[in-house]
Amino acid sequence: AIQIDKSRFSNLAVEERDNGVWVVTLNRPSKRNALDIDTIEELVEFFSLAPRAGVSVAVLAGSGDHFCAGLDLIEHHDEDRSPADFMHVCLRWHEAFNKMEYGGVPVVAALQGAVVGGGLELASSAHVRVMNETTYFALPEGQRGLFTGGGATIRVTDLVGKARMIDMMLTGRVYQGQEAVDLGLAQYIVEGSSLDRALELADRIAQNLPLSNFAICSAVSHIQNMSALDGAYAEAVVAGVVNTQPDARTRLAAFADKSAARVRPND
Ligand code: 1HE
Repeated sequence: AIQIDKSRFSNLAVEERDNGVWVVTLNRPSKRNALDIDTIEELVEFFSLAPRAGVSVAVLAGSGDHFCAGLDLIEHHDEDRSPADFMHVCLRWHEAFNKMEYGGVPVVAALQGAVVGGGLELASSAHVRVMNETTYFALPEGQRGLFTGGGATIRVTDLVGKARMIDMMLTGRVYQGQEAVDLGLAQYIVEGSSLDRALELADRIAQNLPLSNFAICSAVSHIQNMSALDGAYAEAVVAGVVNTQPDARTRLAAFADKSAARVRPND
């Protein structure tokens, strides 16, 4: 299998835990984990390798009080980029974030503090988002004289709808707390460590068969872009492969002999 060489990462801290769960931490807290080009390249590298390196689940976190302050505005200012230069920067962001969304490795984001601009674009490329009481979401691009370039027009709009997305960009509106969950910006809100909850969820997800997780994350993401007709066809093909995998037989047998857990309502 392909190996992930941890020594190749410096703007990210990457750490392997049990069950193939890896924690990928944005590691520039003094810059509020702003996304410079080197960080984007490290995300491309990690999420390109992860599907073939036995990563069962990736937990994406930020060090310090803030998850991510978005585009590195200082680097962007200093580089004084041409339109073509910045287009290519954005294409690298898309390379990284598409690898996350479509790669087939479940990504659980642990959010705290600012999840803003490109930080929200990054978070919205994860499959599961956990926030806490400090977490807040915003798209400050409008105020900065900028526009989103890392997929927010697609992914944030998917999460909150077009009208809210446009309002966030026009007015700088900030969402936090339960309201952010109700809108779909995160699926979980906890008091205290969002990372602890994200790791619990990752451990649960890692108990599924890898091919099921691959299909859940990759096929659902791809099928969303298809017509209903083609999506139904693709779903049938994926189910043909996944639902007949040899490793599923012991789970089916356990259901048949009544040793498998039943689905019950929450207490
Ligand atoms: C940064 C960045 C950054 C902080 N690029 N260096 N994103 C934004 O418009 C958000 C900009 N940042 C903020 O609003 C605030 O910094 C935070 C709310 C995230 C954090 O506030 P705070 O008070 O904790 O920190 P700070 O004092 O503002 O910043 C601490 C340091 O981080 C400081 O560096 P220092 O060297 O002077 O200590 C800041 O310069 C640095 N820092 N945020 C670079 N974003 C593909 S297009 C995507 C378009 C966008 O993402 S636009 C949205 C950009």
